[in-house]
Amino acid sequence: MHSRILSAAVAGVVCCLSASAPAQHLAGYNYDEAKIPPYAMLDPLRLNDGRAVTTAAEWWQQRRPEIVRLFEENVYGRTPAKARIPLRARVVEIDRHALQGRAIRKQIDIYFTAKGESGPKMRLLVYLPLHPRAGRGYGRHRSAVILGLNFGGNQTVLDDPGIEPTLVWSKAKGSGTLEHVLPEDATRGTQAQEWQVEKVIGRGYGLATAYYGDIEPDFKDASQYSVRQLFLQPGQTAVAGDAWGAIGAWAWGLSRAVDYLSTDRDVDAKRIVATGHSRLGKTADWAAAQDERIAAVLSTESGKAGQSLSRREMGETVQHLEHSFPYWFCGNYARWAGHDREIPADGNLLLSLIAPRPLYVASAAGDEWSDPRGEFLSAVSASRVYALLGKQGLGTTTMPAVNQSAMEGDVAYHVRSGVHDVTAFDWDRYLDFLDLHLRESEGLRTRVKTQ
Ligand code: GTR
Repeated sequence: MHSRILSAAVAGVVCCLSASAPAQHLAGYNYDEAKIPPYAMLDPLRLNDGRAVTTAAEWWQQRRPEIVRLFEENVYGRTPAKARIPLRARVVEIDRHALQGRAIRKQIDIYFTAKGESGPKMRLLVYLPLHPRAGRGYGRHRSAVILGLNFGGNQTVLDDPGIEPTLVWSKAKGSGTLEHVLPEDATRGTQAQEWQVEKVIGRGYGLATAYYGDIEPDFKDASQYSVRQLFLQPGQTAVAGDAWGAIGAWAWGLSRAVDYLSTDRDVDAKRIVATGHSRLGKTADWAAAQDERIAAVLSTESGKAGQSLSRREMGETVQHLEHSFPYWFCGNYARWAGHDREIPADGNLLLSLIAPRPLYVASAAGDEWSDPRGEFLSAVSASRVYALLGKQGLGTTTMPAVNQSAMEGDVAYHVRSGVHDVTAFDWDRYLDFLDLHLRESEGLRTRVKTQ
């Protein structure tokens, strides 16, 4: 039973503010293009030993595994082999008339151990559009689904009384003790702008989300509550060497959601799309890098240690990340603090691991902390891998004007006006991009019921 009701401010808002409004002009960091020291970008198509990669076979057999390993060793850590667990899930609720009859809502518990209900678990919330059937009302349909973790609990993504609130992690006032508490009802829908559930459903896509704290609380010294504890070797400490950090754990959680979604008869398992904002954008990128069942990625301002370039020394640094969020990364990541220009695994290599799948990289002009130009340059560089694999990457090396999208190829990019956030503008572009790339195979694409 829940020990107490938490105030709205603590449960949803503080948690989400910390994620959506980082200081964008912290003193002591570089925001001036002219002050970037000379740097060399890593080459996604050159093996560690210097040989060029010129064939798709060399990419798949040599360079790609090498890059995955570089990220495991230097940034996110290695997902333990023991963490490959069988799917154990229970659908705890289905409403086939959700959103005024336009969607099916499902809530599913995904268990992390054989203990099932009494062990650690993640609650997945899924909305699936109902599609019109000629003369027969609205019916079931295998939908493409956009999957992402949320910051504040499932109840924050939409003001829908049918969503069972997620217990959230928070620091108790005064004692600073970490608590797992039921959020107040007022947190319902507080992240609706960032999730745009109705828009997604209206365009014919499903949406699936889970609270990232179900996998690991986003706090220093909280690893005892992480799924990482379940897979430790005897004597191993979670943060040493190349042992995985919280981003690795959250990415693992996304894959557990893919395990479930792949079995759901209302979902098209070939069209599961990962998304995420900021630290959860880094998470979506890393999940897709490791899990090729993810068919496409929509990555919003995943920034440094995500889609941006640490080597460019613009905005956030490794030192800042390592100081503020050491638990997101493997222990070895600390080596690169103060040595950003030497990091052997950078954003352009991360994005190249998503090739040849459709990838949308989104920046915000006011989010200089993430370095929008660095995010764009990463997308340009990763596009070379798309070309090697017979796809068209970004198709331009000129950064589009603010609020314009480059969307001709399998890699898309925009920098919108505004700050670090996910907005309706981002979602409109994302859905246009998915319409171009994830059309339904059976040619059944129809408009979905609107109010
Ligand atoms: C910042 C962090 C960024 C980004 C952001 C977020 O404080 O330094 O790399 O991940 O948090 O997740 O909102």
